Amino acid sequence: MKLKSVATLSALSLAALAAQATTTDLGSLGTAITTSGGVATSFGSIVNDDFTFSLGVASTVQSSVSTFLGNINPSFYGIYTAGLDHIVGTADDVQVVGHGFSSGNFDTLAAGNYYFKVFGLSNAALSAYSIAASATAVPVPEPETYAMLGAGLAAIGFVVLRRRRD
Ligand SMILES: [Ca+2]
Repeated sequence: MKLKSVATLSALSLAALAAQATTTDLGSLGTAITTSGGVATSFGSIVNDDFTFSLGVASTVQSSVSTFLGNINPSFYGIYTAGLDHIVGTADDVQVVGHGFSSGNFDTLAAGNYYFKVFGLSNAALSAYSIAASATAVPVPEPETYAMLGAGLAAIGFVVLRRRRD
C-alpha cells in the first residue's frame, strides 16, 4: 500500500514537470530559426514555453507559430521584454506585442533582449507546435538626415512666404 502511494506520487511529480514552462534560447535572431516545443501528452495539458532572443540593433522580427499533431487551443503567443530585473518570467515582464497562432507577423523592435511566450491548452492527447522566427535589421536615420530634412523644409517655407508677399 505504501509502495503504491510512492509510485502514484512519482507519477504526479512527472506530470507536474511535463506541465512546467520551458525556456529555449534562440540566440541573436538574424537568420531564420525554426524550433518546436510544447508536446502535450494528454487532453487539457498546459503549454507555456518561452523562447529568448536578442537584437543587437533595431530590427523587424518576422515570426509565426503553427500547430501540428493535434491542436493547441485556446492559443496565444506574444513578444515580451524581461523588464527591469532582466529575468524572464517575473512580474515586471512587459508584453510588447501579442498574436494568435498565425504566420507572417512583422514587428519592429528596438535593440534589446526579448522572448516569445507561447501559451495554450491542448485539446488532443498529442498536440505540438512549431515556432519560426527571423530578424532583419532596420536602418535608423542618422542625425545628418534629420538636419537635411529640416533645411529642406525651411527652404520651402521661405519660398512660400516670398510668393505670398509677391
Ligand atoms: Ca522580469
